Amino acid sequence: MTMDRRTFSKLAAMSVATTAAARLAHAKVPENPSQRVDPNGVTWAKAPCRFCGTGCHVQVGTRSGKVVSIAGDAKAEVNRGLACVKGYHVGLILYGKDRLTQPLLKQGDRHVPISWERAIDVIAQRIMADPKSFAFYGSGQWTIPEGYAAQKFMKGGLSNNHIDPNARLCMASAVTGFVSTYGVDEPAGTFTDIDKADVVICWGNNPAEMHPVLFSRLIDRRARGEKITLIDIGTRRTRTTDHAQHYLEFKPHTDTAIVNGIAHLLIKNGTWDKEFVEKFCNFRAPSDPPTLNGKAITFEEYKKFVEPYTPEYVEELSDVPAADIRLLGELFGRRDLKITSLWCMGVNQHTQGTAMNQMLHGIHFLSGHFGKPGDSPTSLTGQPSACGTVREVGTLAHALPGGRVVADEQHRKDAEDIWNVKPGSIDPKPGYHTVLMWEKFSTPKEQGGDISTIWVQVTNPGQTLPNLNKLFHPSRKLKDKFLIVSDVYPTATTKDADLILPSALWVEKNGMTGNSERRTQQWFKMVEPPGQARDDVWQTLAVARRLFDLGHPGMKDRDGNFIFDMKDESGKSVPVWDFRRFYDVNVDEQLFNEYRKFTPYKHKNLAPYQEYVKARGLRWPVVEQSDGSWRETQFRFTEFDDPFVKKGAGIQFYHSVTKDDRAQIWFNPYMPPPESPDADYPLWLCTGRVIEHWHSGTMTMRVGPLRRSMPQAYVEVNRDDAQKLGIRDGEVVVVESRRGSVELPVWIDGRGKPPKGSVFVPFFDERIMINNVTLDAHDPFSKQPDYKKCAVRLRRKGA
Ligand SMILES: Nc1nc2c(c(=O)[nH]1)N[C@H]1C(S)=C(S)[C@@H](COP(=O)(O)OP(=O)(O)OC[C@H]3O[C@@H](n4cnc5c(=O)[nH]c(N)nc54)[C@H](O)[C@@H]3O)O[C@H]1N2
Ligand SMILES: Nc1nc2c(c(=O)[nH]1)N[C@H]1C(S)=C(S)[C@@H](COP(=O)(O)OP(=O)(O)OC[C@H]3O[C@@H](n4cnc5c(=O)[nH]c(N)nc54)[C@H](O)[C@@H]3O)O[C@H]1N2
Ligand code: SF4
Ligand SMILES: [Mo]
Repeated sequence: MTMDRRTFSKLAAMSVATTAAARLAHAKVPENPSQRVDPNGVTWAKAPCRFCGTGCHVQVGTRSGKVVSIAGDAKAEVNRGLACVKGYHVGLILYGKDRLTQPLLKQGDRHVPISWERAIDVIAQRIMADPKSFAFYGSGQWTIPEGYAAQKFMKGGLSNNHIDPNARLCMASAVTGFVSTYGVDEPAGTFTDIDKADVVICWGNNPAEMHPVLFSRLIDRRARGEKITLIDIGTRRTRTTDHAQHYLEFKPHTDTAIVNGIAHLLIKNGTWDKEFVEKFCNFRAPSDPPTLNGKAITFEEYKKFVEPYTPEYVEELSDVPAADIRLLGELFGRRDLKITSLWCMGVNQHTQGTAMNQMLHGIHFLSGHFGKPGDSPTSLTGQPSACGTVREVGTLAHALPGGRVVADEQHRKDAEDIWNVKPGSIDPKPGYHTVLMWEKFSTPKEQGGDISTIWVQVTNPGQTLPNLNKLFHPSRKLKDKFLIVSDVYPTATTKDADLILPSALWVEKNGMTGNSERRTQQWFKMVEPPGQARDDVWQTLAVARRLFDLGHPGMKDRDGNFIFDMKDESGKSVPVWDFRRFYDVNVDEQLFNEYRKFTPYKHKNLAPYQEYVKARGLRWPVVEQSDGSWRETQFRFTEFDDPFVKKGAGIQFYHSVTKDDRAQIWFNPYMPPPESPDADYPLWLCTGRVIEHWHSGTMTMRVGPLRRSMPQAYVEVNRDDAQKLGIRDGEVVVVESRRGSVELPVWIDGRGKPPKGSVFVPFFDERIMINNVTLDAHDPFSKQPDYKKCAVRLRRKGA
């Protein structure tokens, strides 16, 4: 404790007073054992940053019920005291002038304030009237307890699997890649690999802007005299390229050819790791008809498949010089170097996204660059809890918690037992994935559009779904479609929503998230939400309780109790659906400790909630030691670190799809993209992000310093193309595809530099809806759409 006794008593008295006042309208701010008060009366406590999958921790300073200061957290292993420009400004996201503060119901053309009582009732009545046409659209920005509650409510309570998150647009191909390669989801390694690697390869991602602190952690090694080679393989120059020794620019979608080119060279040069492959790997290829697990092939067949991918042929397909393909082949062939691959949306948002993920793991296996610190295929996640909430809690339409799936009878039984719901409650048929859910919502009922109500939490589909003219806008013109949105600010989605629910944001509530390296994090509520804004998890529980009161049978467990019964220390049920009582118990702790029971099955073991209160996150599997302490795991499947690997095995893929402890090395052929430039639409369009803004910009565009440094979207155009079209820098142009168009200013030689024949547009600006232009073609297995390439044309406005 750093504060003296007098300060403590004064603050304690103040906090009692504020809590008592708040109690009238709010649930209370819980006690926080990790907090300290400084001499200026600022209370400091830990929380993970609200934004990206790097998962930095910040110290949050509060005074008089407001967040007043943010500092990097020196105790956090991820960021060691650093934060990026978004992290340092994260406190300001709470204080935009137009926070949503009351429930609003659409009446005619207007949104009118209503009570929470009424809002909860409206949702419950919609569900009671037609339970099967209800869907929940969630998020990788849901906290773990929020996602878990929604998951149990839908699949256990309503027997309805139409729940899917925005992470379908983000991580789904990584999941199918992992599952078909290792038999279990999520990376083997951690960020520690980035500290140890000699060579780091970025496969079409831009960590200098999207995982900035992780990127500095890598680049700062140079300042300490360490030698690291950074190779950037991308479709445009970015800030990441500035730090790379090698930049390999490829034609969009031809990354599959590049990986096959590396495999070709490893085999041809005899530099593949025979021992590793013979001991730990099998080979696989696509089957006909296509299935996620494809078919087994022999090494000889694999060899034949990669045979045609000579450096010259790869150059022909990809435009990457044959010499550069040879460079990659040589690097992978060297056992004295440690190689870590990083990838994110360029690989995942790809109609061969599953294939690309499989192949990146495969190239590391084939070359033996696996299972040693620094030798790792590391798939990065974007959202703060895409891993923790979506992948681990399993909020995808086909999944159940802890790596289970609805289609498996035993998995359903496990979940029904843990939830104590009636046997047979869980529907064996997967629900609609994101693209299909919104397609059904945008289609009239008579034409098969059998989703009539969607509840959206912590995501902004009216801006971020692909091909909005097909997937989102039509629904807003159909009378019987009802859109419910829980958000913190007015957005493109709330604009035409039927019911808007104001939500508590970040440290206005308790939370837990899981970052890219399997690190589960925890924080406590520190300040009150504004007006009547309330926790998302409360909203879900309140609707569930209303359904219970209305007699919905699914809301009762086997003993007749409410499925979200929360007990206090004396064992008495607490009516947490009454918001004034919501923080009488720690709902997060109760939900998390229940969810924990799901996790040992796939060796994703989590520690009890209280362990996360003490730590700056712990990387699963977290296993209890004989002295009662809890130990995290950095390198899965390796004997030296993973507690579940058999002694003497060295490496063991203990969830192998072939049940022989081996991982799969996949061959997949290069295939053309879903749409390519042609005479009418001669340019490639790539879309993505910038460092200052978070996705649809709802939070960061309300933070002055961030908005001012990047005030609006633009189209990056290559100088030669601009000259050819007679377009000047800053001039407003129309970018149009077969699906729609936007108008925006041109930026030549801007931050990112697209090669000739291609343009780039960021999607943070709600005034410039680039997703009216993008297409909804998606990977056949992951159902993740490709936002990274489609065909467009450019013309001067008015021309
Ligand atoms: N500042 C900031 N940081 C963020 C976010 C944010 O909104 N703002 N969002 C977070 C989230 S959720 C995510 S998912 C990540 C995204 O992080 P990234 O994937 O790093 O970023 P994007 O801008 O989406 O991706 C753009 C890149 O896609 C590559 N690309 C285009 N076509 C292809 C192709 O055919 N193959 C391959 N391999 N690459 C291609 C291009 O090289 C381009 O530079 O960022 C996270 N971090
Ligand atoms: N063109 C294009 N489109 C893309 C992509 C791309 O690369 N290109 N990438 C895709 C990817 S990878 C992703 S992850 C998605 C992201 O897409 P979205 O998830 O739709 O984008 P966000 O802006 O993060 O939306 C989060 C919303 O939640 C609100 N919010 C914040 N905190 C809370 C809270 O605690 N409770 C509630 N209820 N609401 C809250 C915010 O105000 C915001 O409106 O975009 C996808 N769309
Ligand atoms: S790198 Fe990501 S998690 Fe870290 S401070 Fe920046 S936005 Fe937050
Ligand atoms: Mo994402």
